[in-house]
Amino acid sequence: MTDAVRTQRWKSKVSRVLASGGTTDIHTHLYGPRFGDLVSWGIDDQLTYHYLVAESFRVLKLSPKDFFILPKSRQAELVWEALFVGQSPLSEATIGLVTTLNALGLDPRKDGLAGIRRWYAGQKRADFISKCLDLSGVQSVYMTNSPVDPVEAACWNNGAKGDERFKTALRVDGLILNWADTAKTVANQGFKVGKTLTGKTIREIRRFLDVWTARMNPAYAMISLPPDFRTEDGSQRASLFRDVLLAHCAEHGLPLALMIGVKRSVNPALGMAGDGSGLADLRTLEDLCRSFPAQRFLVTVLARENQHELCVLARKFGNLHPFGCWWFTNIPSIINEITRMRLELLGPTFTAQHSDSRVTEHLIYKWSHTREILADVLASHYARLDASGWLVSPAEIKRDIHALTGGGFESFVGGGRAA
Ligand code: HDL
Ligand code: ZN
Repeated sequence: MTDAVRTQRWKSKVSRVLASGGTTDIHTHLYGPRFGDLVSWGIDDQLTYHYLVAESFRVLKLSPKDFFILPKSRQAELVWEALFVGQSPLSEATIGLVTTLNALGLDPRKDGLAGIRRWYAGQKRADFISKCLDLSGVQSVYMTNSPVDPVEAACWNNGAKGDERFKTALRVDGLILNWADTAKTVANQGFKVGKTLTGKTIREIRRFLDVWTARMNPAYAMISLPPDFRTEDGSQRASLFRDVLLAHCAEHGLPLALMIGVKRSVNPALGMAGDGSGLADLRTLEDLCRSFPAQRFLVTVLARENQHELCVLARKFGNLHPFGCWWFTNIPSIINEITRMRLELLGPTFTAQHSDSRVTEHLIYKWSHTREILADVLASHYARLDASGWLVSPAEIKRDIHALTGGGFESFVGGGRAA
């Protein structure tokens, strides 16, 4: 039997298991039905996704300022014209929209934007969320829950019913990285804090985190970090990271997700589409894993060039769990490279992907594209085992895939909680 035939046979076995779903999506910006208008869905939300907006500015003759003052529906039409009519949708985010529309039973070339909008007019939000979860094979979605977001805080204060499928993650970027801009919001919630980090303010920020941890019951806390983040550089963010965030996680036994390497507002004119990527100094991560062996760190890095070092660090520290192909690395060529590297260095002891979905429908294409690559990577590894006489059983394939698509994460964090 040729290697190609052997690998193809393994690929169909792996694809069948992957298609049976049961995936846990450990980081998204989605919300469950209880969060009302925070739920993003529909064709205009998909077309104005910041990935597509950024790509549109490479074609549009309009300035970002003139674009962003337009109503969302007009912005969506401009993106559609720029990326789907005026040129072929060849980028990952544009092909992704085509994958999604096809999965929903639409034919974008025939229906056109008007036809797609007519179809969406007949959809109901709660049913549509369930449809997207079913089509994507995702059984649990971790949200990004920010206690300093006034709209989200109001949803929690209104105490609407939770949804088992949507789990919580406590996001603390604003609190730790931009305290000067966040202090007022925390004070407005009744905590005795000021912009200066006095002992009293530190204690009150800790109490703020205690209150919101009790309310949200998060599976983990999460923060994104710039490439040059240090924990000992005398900055306000460094002391808040150490004396508030790490202390809070240790007291509550909360795993901490670090997303390292983002350069915020590289081009401020593009708004949310203006963030970039930078090569991170992972010595900070190495020091954290060594100095806090009881702290569990979920880590993803944004620069392609940091991926190998992250794998080597994961070989040194069992309290480091690599996850996902984040943002600018969430493209087939790099997902392939990262996943092979991780399997070769770590075996199935990492979480292969998170979708980072912002619009509910993103679940469909992001997981469909990732499953295609995961099937290729696993099939080639099983084919190599097969060639050496080690035939993995269907149950073992299921076990390995479960570990890579949420099972490993759940045992690392100790099981998510419903919001
Ligand atoms: O900081 C993050 O969680 C990033 O994922 C950003 O939200 C980014 O805008 C994004 O959506 N990436 O996929
Ligand atoms: Zn994100």
